[in-house]
Amino acid sequence: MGLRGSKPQEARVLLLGLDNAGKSTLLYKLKHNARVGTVPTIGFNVEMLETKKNKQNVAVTLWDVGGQGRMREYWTSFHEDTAAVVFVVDSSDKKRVNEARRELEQTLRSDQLRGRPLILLANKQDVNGALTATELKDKFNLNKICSDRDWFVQPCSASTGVGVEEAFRQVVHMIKLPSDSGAMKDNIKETMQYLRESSRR
Ligand SMILES: Nc1nc2c(ncn2[C@@H]2O[C@H](COP(=O)(O)OP(=O)(O)OP(=O)(O)O)[C@@H](O)[C@H]2O)c(=O)[nH]1
Ligand SMILES: [Mg+2]
Repeated sequence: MGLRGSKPQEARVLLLGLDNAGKSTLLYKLKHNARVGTVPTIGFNVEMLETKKNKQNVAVTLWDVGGQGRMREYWTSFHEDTAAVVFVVDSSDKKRVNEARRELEQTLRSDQLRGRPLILLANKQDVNGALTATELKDKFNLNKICSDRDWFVQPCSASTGVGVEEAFRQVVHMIKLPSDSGAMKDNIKETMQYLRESSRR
């Protein structure tokens, strides 16, 4: 008797956030469970992780895009087909929280990301005095800016690895695969909401 393999479902996850937030550190911690010395990303890094969701194999591609000012204008070119946005924040950098919030708000306005779940990573929790997940949730006003999508805030430290696996599990839990029952219904709901809003403008 032969063996039958089923093609894994694919999900594309976008890692965004200001420069120095810890996106690349997180990517390599997840991929290799290693603390890798990073340099600021010019362009992007991409890695694939295999996992399971509802007993199905899922190939998650993680796109880590550089967060320096001049890189941010390219973020939109990565929006298409994104299943979830992971926005990484340096919780110890209080001076740049507002800048990070503005970039997140701008990102969430994208039509291509409509209804996609947001996972906000309160990174660098190992640093003394870092803002907590609750403080970041309030500073980012997530209840308001994410009224039309699912969201979750995960505290973590990409360099020590604390909270990193939990973050990935949460991402997988929140993404909708084309085969998920209800995904089609949700797409229709989102489209109807969009049409309603456009007709009001
Ligand atoms: N203490 C601490 N340092 C971290 C953590 N995560 C990342 N770093 C450090 O923060 C710096 C920036 O990390 P990167 O992963 O390169 O940041 P990035 O978000 O990819 O930055 P860009 O590529 O410029 O967008 C590095 O020195 C990391 O070692 C963390 O959880 N705790
Ligand atoms: Mg980087």
